[in-house]
Amino acid sequence: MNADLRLGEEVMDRVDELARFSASFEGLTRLYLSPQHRAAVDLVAEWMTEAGMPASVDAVGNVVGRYEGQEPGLPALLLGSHLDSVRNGGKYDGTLGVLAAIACVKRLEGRRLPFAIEVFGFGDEEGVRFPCALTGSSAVAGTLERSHFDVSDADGVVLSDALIEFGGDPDKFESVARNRADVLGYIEVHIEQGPVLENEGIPVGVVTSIAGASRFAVSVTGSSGHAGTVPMSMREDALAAAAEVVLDVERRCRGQDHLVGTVGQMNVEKGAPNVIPGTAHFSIDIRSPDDEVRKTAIDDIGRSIEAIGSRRRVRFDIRRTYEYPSCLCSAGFIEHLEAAVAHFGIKPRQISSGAGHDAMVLGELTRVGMLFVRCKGGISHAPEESISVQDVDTACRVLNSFVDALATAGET
Ligand code: HGY
Ligand code: MN
Ligand code: MN
Repeated sequence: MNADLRLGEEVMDRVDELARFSASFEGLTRLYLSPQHRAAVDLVAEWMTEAGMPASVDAVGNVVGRYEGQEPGLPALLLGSHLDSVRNGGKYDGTLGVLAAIACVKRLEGRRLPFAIEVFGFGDEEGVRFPCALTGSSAVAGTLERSHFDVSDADGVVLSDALIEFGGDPDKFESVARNRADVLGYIEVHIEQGPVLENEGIPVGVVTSIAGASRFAVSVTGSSGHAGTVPMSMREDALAAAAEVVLDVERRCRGQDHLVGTVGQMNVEKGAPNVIPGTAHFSIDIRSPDDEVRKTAIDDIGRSIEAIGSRRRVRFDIRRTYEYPSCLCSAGFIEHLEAAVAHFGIKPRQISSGAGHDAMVLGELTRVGMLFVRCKGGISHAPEESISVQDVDTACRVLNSFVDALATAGET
């Protein structure tokens, strides 16, 4: 591998610079349309401009740079990833892909290709602040409805108001959508967020597919009451009902391969040690590479929730907050990415993604490809998320080689 790690070093330095924009000291917390997101967008826009791309922030809060091809207005290869994070997450998830894309344009040093390149720092892949997700990439893919912006965060801030305050415009979200004819494809560099590459001693992997996912916000309404006086047989305990659902999601998903289910958020309204919980809220996240497996599991869990509700005399309100079908990466892009990996003497390794990505949304607009980067212990969505400068350098070189091969092949 290259002794010269300058590409990787600059990207890693910039990850650290961006990691300063966090609402938490432990790990990275950079939520959509937050002050930390704004600071990151402004710095990334500077780096895009310095790399030769006029940069702007679009109506939904994505930061976008465009590098023209051999003549103005050519179809563009889209590159990038997201700048938002989960709470107390890692600093590479998303950010790595944005910075690798900028580095890919910067090293061209004015050399023009037979296509343009557009680099995106998407604003809301994680969907942690508002009960929705993938806002930025969905707007680019043209799959959003105006009602998407009517949701509120836990503090009651409406997404459309937060977007206006950020400098965006929810009434102009359609202006962000790209036409299929103007786009060559989308490539995203991203940490693997799993242990496969590390276990096999491989620095990068070529993604073949991205698991489909369904996410729900669930409210349980029972009856609150005095913890000391209401007999157990007369209780309509919202939290106990929620807990039964949590274990049911785990049981159902444990019972089948290629299926995962998670309840990652839960809270009790007006909770107190001496009060029977009257209302509880929780999330459900179900994923599978096979859409039928995911949908059958959701139907089964729905029936089980109904039975729990009637037995416990509580009411469940279930709202789907997002759903994306599994996405197959372009066979052509897989081939080109494998050739680029092999070019550096690395045995190409195909890998499927259990995590969701902006690429699965862009897959509704154009052909997509992803390059995974090995991460330590497979850990992600945690402060311990860690990658090496060597692997980042390799990933940048593979991306550059992919883009150059696409230009040589005249694929437009
Ligand atoms: O949830 C996911 O898979 C992604 O990290 N947003
Ligand atoms: Mn993530
Ligand atoms: Mn991510």
